Formats: sequence, C-alpha cells, structure tokens
Amino acid sequence: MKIDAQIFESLVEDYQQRVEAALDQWLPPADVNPVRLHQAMRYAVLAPGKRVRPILVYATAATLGLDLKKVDGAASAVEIIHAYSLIHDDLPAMDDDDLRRGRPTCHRKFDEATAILAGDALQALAFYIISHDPDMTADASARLQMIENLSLFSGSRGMAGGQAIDLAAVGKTLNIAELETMHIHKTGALIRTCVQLAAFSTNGLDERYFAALDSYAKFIGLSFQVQDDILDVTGDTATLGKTQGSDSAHNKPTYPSIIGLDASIEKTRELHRNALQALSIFGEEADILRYISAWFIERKN
Ligand code: GRG
Repeated sequence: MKIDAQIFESLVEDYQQRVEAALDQWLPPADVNPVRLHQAMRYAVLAPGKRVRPILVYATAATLGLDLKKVDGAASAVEIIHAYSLIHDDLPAMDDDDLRRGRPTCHRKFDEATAILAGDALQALAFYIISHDPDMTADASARLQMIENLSLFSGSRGMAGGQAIDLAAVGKTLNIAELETMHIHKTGALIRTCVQLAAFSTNGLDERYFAALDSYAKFIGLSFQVQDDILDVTGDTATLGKTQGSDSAHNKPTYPSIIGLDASIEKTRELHRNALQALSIFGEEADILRYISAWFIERKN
C-alpha cells in the first residue's frame, strides 16, 4: 500500500485501537479477585500511552505481509512488559514520580506494594500470552524463540540492565559512549524486540531481511531515547503526560546535558537517515517503518 502522512496517521490510530482491544481481553477483569491487584494492572496498562511498541510490531508485520491477527499476542506482550517497567521505574526506590501518562502513577493511585505486585504480575502475563495465544500460528520453535528473545531483551542484558546502569549513573558524569550503552539497553532493547517478534512470526524470514530490520530497530531505538532526552528539556508536563525536567531534577546524564541541544537534535536526524538506509533492501512495503522513524524524532510527547 502506498502511504502518505494521512494514511500513516490513520494506520497508527487503527493499531492503537487494535492493541487496546487485545490488551483489554488479556488483562484479568477488574472485578475478579484479587480485585485491587487486577485494578492496578488494568489502570497502568490501559492508561493513555502512545502504544509505540505495539505499533512497531504491527508495522513490521504489515511490511512482511503477515496477517495482523498473528501478532496481536506479541504486540500485547511488549506493551505489557513496557507498562510493568513504567510502574517500577516510577516507584520511590527508583524515579519516585507522581505523574505517568497524564495520571497519578500506579503507586500513588493504589499503594507501593500493589504497584510492585502489578509490575511483577504483568511481566508474568506477557510470557503467558506468547506461550498461550491460540491466534499466533507460529510453530512451537518460533514461539520458543520469541519467549527467549523477549526475556533476553527485557532482562538484565536488556531493559532491566539498562535501568541498573541508569540508576548507577545518577549524579555521575558519563561520556557519550557510556550514555549510548545505557540508552541502547534501557530503551533500545525492547524496541528491537518489537521488530524481531514480528519477524519470528513469519516462521523463517530470510537472514538479510532480518538483519536489515534489526539494524533499523537499533537506530530508531536510540533515536527514540535521544528524542526523549530532548523532550525532557524542551517539552511541557501537560503534553508529555509525565514530569518535564525529571532527568535534570534527578541529576541524570542525557544527550543534551553531554553534547548540548543542537547536537542532540542533529544526532536524531543522523539516526533517522541511518534507519532509512538500513531499510534500503525493502520497497514501498516498508514505508510505514520509514514514517515511524520520522515520527520518533518529530514527536512532542
Ligand atoms: C524498572 C525494569 C525496569 C525498567 C525501567 C522503561 C524504563 C526501564 C524506564 C522508564 C523511564 C524511561 C524514560 C525510560 C526510557 C524509555 C521511555 C522513553 C519510556 C517511555 O515510553 P513511551 O514514551 O511512553 O513510549 P508511553 O506512556 O507513551 O507508553
């Protein structure tokens, strides 16, 4: 399908609605015991997020000509892992934030113990979905590959490891290579998973296409986080839905704090060019992924 800006916008909306319907089905009902825990899980996941990661799963699937039904489970699982990471990141022991997605953070709305448990239970739910989803026609070995991939990229060698680097870096001076390592793990790893889970759903994608998609995902994973650093300086709390200036208030190293705002903006443009280059073996079927790369560096929240 030939895509223009308007079609891209409506595809993004379709994908957001699609994953929200799937999430609603996968999450335990709010009136089933333990009610408070289930309410907290639903509160955190169904809060108005951008759904960037599921959108990337669907866009990769569309690029590869897959029926989107086959990746509803993968799209839900990555969003659920992401939601768990946000709940835990906001806790007093980590960033101690009051606002997330324009609403009180999970521990402020409920309580700390419930928020910790909601994060734990969401992490388990993500792996349940990938192992159980009957619509995912990926064969058993592809399913196992997905579980391996998601656990690796969300664990200590991926997102959780990046968070550990982040916490250890508070108040320290990092050089740009160290900052990049932190960003690649904390944010980039889960973004790589989105593309890889869709690729595994094809049951055997040509190695060259897999490598091209992975390279694209690495570039946009970093550009997403550099833009996040930029928005922490240039954004406003109402548009961001989270506290603006939180990074500098926590004395955290960021791209703007190390190389300045202008160089950070140039960095996002360079990463966007690299992402487009990585997709050069694809034709117009990958235009949606090209639009996503542009969106990541132009976004205001
Ligand atoms: C606690 C294990 C653990 C990990 C936390 C994701 C994360 C790691 C921390 C959140 C804080 C942060 C700024 C992380 C960088 C990734 C990021 C930009 C998260 C926000 O993602 P968006 O913008 O949020 O996609 P929405 O609300 O739109 O889903």
